[in-house]
Amino acid sequence: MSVSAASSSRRALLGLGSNVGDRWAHLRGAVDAIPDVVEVSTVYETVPIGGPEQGPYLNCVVRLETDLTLRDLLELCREQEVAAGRVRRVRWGPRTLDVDILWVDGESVDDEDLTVPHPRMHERTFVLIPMRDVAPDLVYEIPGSMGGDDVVPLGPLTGPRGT
Ligand code: A4P
Ligand code: MG
Repeated sequence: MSVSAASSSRRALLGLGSNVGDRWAHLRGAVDAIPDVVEVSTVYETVPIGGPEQGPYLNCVVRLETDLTLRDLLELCREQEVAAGRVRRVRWGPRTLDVDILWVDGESVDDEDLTVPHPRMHERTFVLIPMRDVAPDLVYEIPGSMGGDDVVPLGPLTGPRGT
């Protein structure tokens, strides 16, 4: 990828999800390959929202301190999805790996192919609950219950459950 530096390093949050194949390996492979990661949330097993009937997801959120631009980050997200062998068939359908840019401090964009902050993150407990782990200042409120059975913490990405 071509890398152009933003003016200075700042916080960026990426949301990762997987519900096909070796879900732990897909998350771990992406987190290992993404540069500038400084913190990874707990991994949660989550009930699928939207789309066709499909299996449960693993979701987590990673915090970067990075000078990569929004465009660089989008390319990075796509590269990780390709590396995990993702095939796009249906919107909100099952996927080996989804990587979304959720938030970048002080920056916003609303282009056809890139919207930051992510437009649906405030509605989704599978995003907000892991996001609260790594950026509690950004999560004022979790809609509905505190997650209940829909978002279940499993453990860290590495360690007993993640190895
Ligand atoms: N795009 C625009 N903005 C962004 C951004 N901030 N970050 C564009 C990343 N990509 C962004 O995405 C389609 C296009 O969105 C990309 O080509 C990019 O240019 P996609 O990943 O192919 O499609 P998608 O993920 O099926 O659609 P969408 O609307 O992004 O889905 P969401 O809202 O991300 O939801 N349930 C659970 N439990 N856990 C999940 O992780 N994920 C989804 C997908 C649905 N239900 C889920 C989960
Ligand atoms: Mg996506």
